[in-house]
Amino acid sequence: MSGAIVRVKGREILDSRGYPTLEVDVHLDNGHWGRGRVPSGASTGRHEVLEKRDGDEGRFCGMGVREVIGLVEGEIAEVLEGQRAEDQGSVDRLMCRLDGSLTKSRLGGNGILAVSMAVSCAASAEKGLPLYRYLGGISRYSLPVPFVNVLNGGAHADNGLDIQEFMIIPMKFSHFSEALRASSEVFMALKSRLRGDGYRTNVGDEGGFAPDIRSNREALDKVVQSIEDAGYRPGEDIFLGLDVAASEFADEGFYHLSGEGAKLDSGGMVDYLAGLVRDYPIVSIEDGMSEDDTVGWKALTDALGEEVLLVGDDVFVTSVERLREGAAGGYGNGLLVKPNQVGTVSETMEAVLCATRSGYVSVMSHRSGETEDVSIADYAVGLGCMGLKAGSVSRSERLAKYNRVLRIEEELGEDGVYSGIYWEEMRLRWKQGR
Ligand code: 2PG
Ligand code: MG
Repeated sequence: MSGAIVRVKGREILDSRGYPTLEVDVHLDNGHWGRGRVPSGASTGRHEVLEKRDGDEGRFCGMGVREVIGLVEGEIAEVLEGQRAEDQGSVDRLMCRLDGSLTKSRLGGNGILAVSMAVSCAASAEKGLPLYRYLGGISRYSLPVPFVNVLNGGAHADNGLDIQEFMIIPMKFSHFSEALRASSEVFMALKSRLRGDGYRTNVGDEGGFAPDIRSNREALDKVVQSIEDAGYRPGEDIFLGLDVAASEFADEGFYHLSGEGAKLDSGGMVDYLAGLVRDYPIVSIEDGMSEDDTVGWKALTDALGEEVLLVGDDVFVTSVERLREGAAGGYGNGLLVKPNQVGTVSETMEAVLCATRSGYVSVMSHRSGETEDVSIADYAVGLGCMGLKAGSVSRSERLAKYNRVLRIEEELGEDGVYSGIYWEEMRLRWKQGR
């Protein structure tokens, strides 16, 4: 049997916010099959591929994906029939050509990605290999550093915090499992501290607490204190990361920090972030500047790029073209990798490769609306990403990804190396201008 695709079946399932999304099963002629499920963002970048929705207000407030499923089971299934699942690149190219648009707007980036993910899972099943090993080949693997989002703000919570994500980054540990244990202990300590200070401990979309704190500095203080409460040393073994998601509060050249009562121009925003880096053990800032403020991005990189990981999410949208512009323009030193921003597995892989070649650090990422799919954990290991951002250590759609890495770590034994141990080498590279 050849491993050719014989059947593509789609269905509407619900994501972690209760909105419909796609699940697709791809069956091969030898009985093997694979499944793909697509997540969905809330703070989406303007340059992402299109997430196609039915727009029928009578169902799921217009968020249904029945039309995309029709296209997946119709046009896409037809063109893929007989293609071998192991030819991931050509399968993905066929779908892109069939779509014919730059933003995958005709067939929907969500439909194309669900099929692409299912194809890679079918091929790995056919080879009898776990997905990370199918993608990564025979090598010594690195296990990603978890970027654990313990406090939620911005578009992911109903509080007044402007910054979307306050993450802990347990860098200085020898194993992923130890780093995850530390994250959980800090999370528990943070819960007690918030309670003790009279705050609610409800969680936001990504499982981090969403207390009614308005000041970014107060939020950072709480996280630093909870690291200490849990018996760890902030800035020595556990560091901090932010996803500012600045595009969300940028308007007409200004950054409106409502929680701080401040309206900053681009230079003011750089100074504001530099002040936070000076006062807190922050080693990573994602989307510190908005998606189209490339001048601001360059200024931020000039100011902090030798010391701090400056991760581009909305600005790069996992696109090789946009990342190349960043590398040529000298802005950012990290890439947030979200498969559904670009729409296929092979384009995701290409973006990681381009990042590595350009001296950028890759961080594989979930979306705020997730499913129980764990493929991103396998992608993070298989593609050698330094980090994995999969939310907090609560809500099972987040933990499913971290737990998957625990199993991979166990399976790899001595063939697995925790990425945190390479942090100083990465920094040195930035200092030397890559
Ligand atoms: C982000 C993501 C994931 P969303 O901004 O990095 O945390 O959020 O999926 O809402 O875009
Ligand atoms: Mg982001």
